[in-house]
Amino acid sequence: MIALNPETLSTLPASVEVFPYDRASLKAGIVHLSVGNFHRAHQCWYIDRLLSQPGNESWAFCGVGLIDDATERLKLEAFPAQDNLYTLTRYAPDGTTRHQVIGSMLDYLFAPADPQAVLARMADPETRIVSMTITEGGYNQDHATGSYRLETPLTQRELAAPTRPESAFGYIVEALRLRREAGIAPFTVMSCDNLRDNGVVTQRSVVSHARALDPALATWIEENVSFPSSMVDRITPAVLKEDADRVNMECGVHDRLPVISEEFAQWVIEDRFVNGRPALEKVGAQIVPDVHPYELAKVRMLNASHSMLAYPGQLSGLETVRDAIIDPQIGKLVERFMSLDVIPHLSAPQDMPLPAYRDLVIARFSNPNVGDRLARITGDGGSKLPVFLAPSWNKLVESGGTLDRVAFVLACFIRYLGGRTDQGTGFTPFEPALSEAQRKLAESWDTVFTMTVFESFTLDDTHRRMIREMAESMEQRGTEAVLAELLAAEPASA
Ligand code: CS2
Repeated sequence: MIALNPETLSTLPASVEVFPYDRASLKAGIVHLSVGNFHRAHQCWYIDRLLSQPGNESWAFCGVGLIDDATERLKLEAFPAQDNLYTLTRYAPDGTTRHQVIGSMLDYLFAPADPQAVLARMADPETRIVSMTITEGGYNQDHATGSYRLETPLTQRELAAPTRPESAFGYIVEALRLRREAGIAPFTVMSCDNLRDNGVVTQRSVVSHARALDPALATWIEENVSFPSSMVDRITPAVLKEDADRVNMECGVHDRLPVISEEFAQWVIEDRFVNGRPALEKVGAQIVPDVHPYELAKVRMLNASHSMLAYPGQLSGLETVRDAIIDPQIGKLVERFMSLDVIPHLSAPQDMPLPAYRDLVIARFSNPNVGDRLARITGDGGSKLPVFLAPSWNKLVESGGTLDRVAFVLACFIRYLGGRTDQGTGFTPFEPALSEAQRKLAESWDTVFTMTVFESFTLDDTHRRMIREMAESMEQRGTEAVLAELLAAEPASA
């Protein structure tokens, strides 16, 4: 197998596509905070294709790692060894596989080791956009009020020492302060996370952080910086060692951290950039005046359906999203959820009829090769459920709709926190947003609904009882049996 680095690029197997551009002629006009696999499969792939068209040389990425953990340490070794090159393998539903090398991440900086280098890069006039994928939980929002939480230990540390930031917001505010002080035009701040109104949420976080430090800076940011909302979509599974070994074998290139994704990709962006933007419409992104309907459809249909299938799936002992969607009962649950619980309450984007979108989502989940594990989807439910499921639940409560399906999945979520499948196999729920104290609350029916994850769900005593009874039934009879009963009790046509 050929090791991946700039010297070996011209010797790779012909089946591996390599970008045509000269990386030495590029500039990193975008600093991206938090370089996960999704960013490498999505935004870097779009930009890679744009850089392949002449005239777009100033829009490459400089990636920034914010958190010092084991995963980031792997990147810290792998990225420089490959000069930030990597392979992306895309699997289409019809079985077609495509391998390519992506070259659009020019540099990578590890913030905990050298925050000043990151700030210098962000304050450099060459940087015109700061984008980010920091996950739903990264926005530091109070679920109940939507406001930015100034009281968390991390934010408190940053406010006490603003020139040594740690979070995306600390970095953005300090970099904007430096630019303002030096008379350099600000950058656009572009969230690429699955949040409703991600631009608005980002603006609120940045401005709140700035206001706590310097109200004049906060006002300047409000007046001079833009925060376009966007909808991003491409299913990107976690890559375990066995997956990496497999794709490396398939393409004949040895990449230390290869990326895998589905073939489908969508990027819908609001056209509000204060310091120029890449012509992403040339490579299939949709630049629109209002992203709102696209975001709502994606988060409430695709992301929510992921959660709807993942909790019952994992409890039933299934492993992948495909295993769950082809399970006749779970598949039916997901289809009915979208058709009956979500679509009636959403207005469709002009070019995205919702029933067709539902069918596309189901087809994407059924992809036989992507291998997206349920554990990736169930993880961080503490941050995801308020975003993905609470709005639909609340609409159903308001409109007197059928609550069973979502209640069933909330019951599954509570059982998942117990870390045991129906077969008795133990697993460790990955819940970074739930503190030790929050997890304790999950251990008793008297306290479970006081967990922060439920704050944005409208829950009265009847709802709580309904969820509890479902969870207790599952405990006795298993997840599939309770689901079978639920589906039988409903009209067959979805
Ligand atoms: C998933 C998303 O994390 C999740 O629960 O729903 O990561 C999903 O795969 C992406 O948003 C697809 O664009």
